[in-house]
Amino acid sequence: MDLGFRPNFTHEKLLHLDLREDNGRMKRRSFFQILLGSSLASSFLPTTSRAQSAPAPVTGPFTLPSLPYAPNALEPYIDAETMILHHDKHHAAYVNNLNKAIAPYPDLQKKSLEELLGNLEAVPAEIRTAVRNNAGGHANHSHLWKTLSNPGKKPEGKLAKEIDETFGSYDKWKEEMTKCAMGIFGSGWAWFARGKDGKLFIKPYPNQDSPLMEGAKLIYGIDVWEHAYYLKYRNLRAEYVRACLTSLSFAPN
Ligand code: MN3
Repeated sequence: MDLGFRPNFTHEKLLHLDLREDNGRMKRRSFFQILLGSSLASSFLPTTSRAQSAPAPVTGPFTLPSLPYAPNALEPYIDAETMILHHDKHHAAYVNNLNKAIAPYPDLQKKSLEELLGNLEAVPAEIRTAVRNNAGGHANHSHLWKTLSNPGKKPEGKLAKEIDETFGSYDKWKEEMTKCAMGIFGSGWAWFARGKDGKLFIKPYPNQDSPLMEGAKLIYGIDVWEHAYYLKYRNLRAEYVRACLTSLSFAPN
């Protein structure tokens, strides 16, 4: 059986494709066990099995974007199992919980993530924390997937010049990002962003807080929640941060 991921297929499509080609449960199980290399495979059984036990998720207005590459595309920097769990479980949970929180508020359902996060005071107090955490999680991860690539790409043109002017050099910028990511206690993000004043900055954010809460524009973030790296890197956050700074893209997105 061909276990290779084909370019331009989302892994979700691939799973279904491979399942259709399979005959019977034993082969399905072995496919998932090979794919995930662990007992976690049972969480990824086909939707027909899942549908019997899982409650229907709240639908819309926010939806989980597909990964723009196969889940193994970032190996060896970020492994496929981590990518699948991170996207299909963690990111999906932020989307579902955001939709759930705003379900009773039709006015909020019309707002963008930038509008929700940029003015949390306008969100009713009883759901403000849920919106902050889950709209933040949705926005941060949606941006993250688009900025990872393998091989990584260095900044070019105007942005490269601005990085040199603001941080001294690209290597100095990397040092600042590393320092920021390593200094976060617990879960959070190191963000490289552009403030409302147009200036570039690097800053740590706890939990799923986002520069969007300050009206800033996201450029590149390092997710230092343990769910982003623990399967592969265990406690070696510095190795993971180095990998992120190797596997990143400043391509327009
Ligand atoms: Mn994450």
